[in-house]
Amino acid sequence: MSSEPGGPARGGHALRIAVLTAIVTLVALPLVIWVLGPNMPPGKATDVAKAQVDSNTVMLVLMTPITAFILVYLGYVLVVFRTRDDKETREGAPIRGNMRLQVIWLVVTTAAVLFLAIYGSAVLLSTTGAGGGQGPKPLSKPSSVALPVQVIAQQWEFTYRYPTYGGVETAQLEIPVDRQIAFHVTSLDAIHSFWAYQLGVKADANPGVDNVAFVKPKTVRTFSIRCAELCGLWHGYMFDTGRVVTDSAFATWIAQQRTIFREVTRELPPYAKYYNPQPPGRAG
Ligand SMILES: [Cu+2]
Repeated sequence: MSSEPGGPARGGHALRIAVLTAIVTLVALPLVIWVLGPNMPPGKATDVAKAQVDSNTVMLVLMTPITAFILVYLGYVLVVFRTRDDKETREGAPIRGNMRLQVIWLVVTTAAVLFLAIYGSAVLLSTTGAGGGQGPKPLSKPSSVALPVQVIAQQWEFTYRYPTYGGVETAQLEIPVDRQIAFHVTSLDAIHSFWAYQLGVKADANPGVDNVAFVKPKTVRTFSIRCAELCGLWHGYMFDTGRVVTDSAFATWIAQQRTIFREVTRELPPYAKYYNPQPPGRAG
């Protein structure tokens, strides 16, 4: 064991770094779990949004000791191993072929990745369903019956169709609070993406595809909707504000929409999982 002039033996450095890492981790962990974690995006307005906040917190907790080690190590070498004699600047000994370091690195990173894969799969397959689009046959389904709402994207707006309310198609999105919702996301032209940030929902909107995403809103509130897939000239203009409302407010609103759009609804094609409109300029 060699020793640096004016410092401890090599094992002494490792011990110091380990102790400092442990101290920084112990100080940071409560802050991560109780302060930073609960304030992570996208907030807790829905069941799937809350699950995303929890998952972000778990990943942050897992990252905390690793980040603490990296920062402590960086700080330690900057202070302790900095050469004081600028005439004697030289590179340190390489650590290639250090079996112990390699094994520790492989074990730690493999364990972290495997844990996240198993944890992620378990959360995804729990009873809440998933706010990400799962395609036409979702693997992760909620246990309760869902209210279907079709999201139809086109250049450059979203419209919303309610198959259980006479197939009315509305310009605004309203959903009732504390009800399981099944979004059926599709597109009439280019590829788009339905991103309802505060709901924790983001689902690709592709022509010819019925992309299903589940959500259960917990509070009455507004939420922002944006297209999250570059879809042409006015992509940046493709936004909307949705509303989570009480059951009775929803009943009133949807009845109004059915009255307002009665004539339009008659002209619409019957409700389908997706639509394939004729391209413009072609005979029908
Ligand atoms: Cu778009």
